[in-house]
Amino acid sequence: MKLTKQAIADHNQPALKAHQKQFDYIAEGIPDLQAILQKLADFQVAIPSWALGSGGTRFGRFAGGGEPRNLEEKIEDVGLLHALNQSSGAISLHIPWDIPGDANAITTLAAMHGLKFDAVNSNTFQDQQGQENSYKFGSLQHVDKSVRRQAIEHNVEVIKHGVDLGSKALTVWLADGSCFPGQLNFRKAFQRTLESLQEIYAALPEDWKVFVEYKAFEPNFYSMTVGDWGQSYLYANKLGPKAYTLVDLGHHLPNANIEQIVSLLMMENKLAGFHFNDSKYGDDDLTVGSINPYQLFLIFNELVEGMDARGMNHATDLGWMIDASHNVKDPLEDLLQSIEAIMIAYAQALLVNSKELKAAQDNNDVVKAQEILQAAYRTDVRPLIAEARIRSGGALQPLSLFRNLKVRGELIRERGKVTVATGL
Ligand code: AFD
Ligand code: MN
Ligand code: MN
Repeated sequence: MKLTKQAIADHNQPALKAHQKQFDYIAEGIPDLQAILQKLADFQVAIPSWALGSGGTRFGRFAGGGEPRNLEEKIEDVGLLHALNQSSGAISLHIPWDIPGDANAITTLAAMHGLKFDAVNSNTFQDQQGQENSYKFGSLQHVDKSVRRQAIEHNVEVIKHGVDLGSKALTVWLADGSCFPGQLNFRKAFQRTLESLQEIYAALPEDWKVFVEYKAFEPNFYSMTVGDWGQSYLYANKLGPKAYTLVDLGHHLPNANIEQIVSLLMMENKLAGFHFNDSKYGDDDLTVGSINPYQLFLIFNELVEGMDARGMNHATDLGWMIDASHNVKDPLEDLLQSIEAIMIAYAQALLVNSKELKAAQDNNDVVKAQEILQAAYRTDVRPLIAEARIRSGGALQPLSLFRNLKVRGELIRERGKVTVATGL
């Protein structure tokens, strides 16, 4: 299914007047309005190929119907999202779930939808059919050299697929760790992992980066070999300038101060970027902004402050991606909500009066500092985002249009009720 420009225009037309009123109201008080609208229009968030179908838990999985059956259909789905919101202009592939049969044809198809290929992801957390060695006791950390070799070669292979597609980064998320005390020598596991990563690093093309993602627990419950930002930073630092730490919001222990982590990683020029999601307990992979939107705003506030302090390009210098799973919602609707939540947090952060905040900090005016942050956070920035979106050719209300056009029903008709997308 493809969304026509006409369908979007027809949807926008009747609501434009009301939008204009709301937009004028908020626009009046913003001095650098045009620059902010441009930043919002430029900001693109990559969609992970594994988030386009229904997720599940270890207890069960409830398919929603019309899920993409192959890579082409995954690209089509992200194309739909991008047509609606003009903010989802990239897809992130997971190998071997998404090995492109014909890389040229796939890049052409993606370009037709206005999509680029974001970081490619390796998978050494599952055993694939016919695989020689098992990852049951880890991959890059494994005590057996032949298992490590297999995992290294897989990552090198993933880089090759990425090169064919025009990706510029490899994301390594390791399930490696241990489930019980005594199972693993922490230091040796770290060193073996580092050596394996060094081999992968050596295979990176000149203009590539490697993102080392950390996670506090699961699937290993006693220790994770890349368990927190400190460990990821250690690897990234030892590997070299092309290695960075990737922050997945759900991969922290409860109440972690993620915004502080982000600030310090940026200070060290070691922040790769994000996997956005939200959580109540841990790696819940819920819709971005559905549980704690204030935290998301505080993170964006640090991001904007840190990127501006370093003269970075907000849209392109860090990797922005969603990493969520949808158990009860339509995946595409959920992703539209996630993108909207990200744009809201970003826009609010752009509204923070940084000069006044700095003055308040320098004067130890704690009350004023909070007032400044919350003034931005409590601004309804939705008309700003909508304005940036329609200027780029997107829908005024992406979710409503998705529903009005009965997109899911159409996808079910095209693909069938019982389709299963590859992924978790
Ligand atoms: C994991 C990690 C990581 C990984 C993904 C696989 O967040 O990003 O690639 O899920 O589906 O929890
Ligand atoms: Mn992740
Ligand atoms: Mn995760």
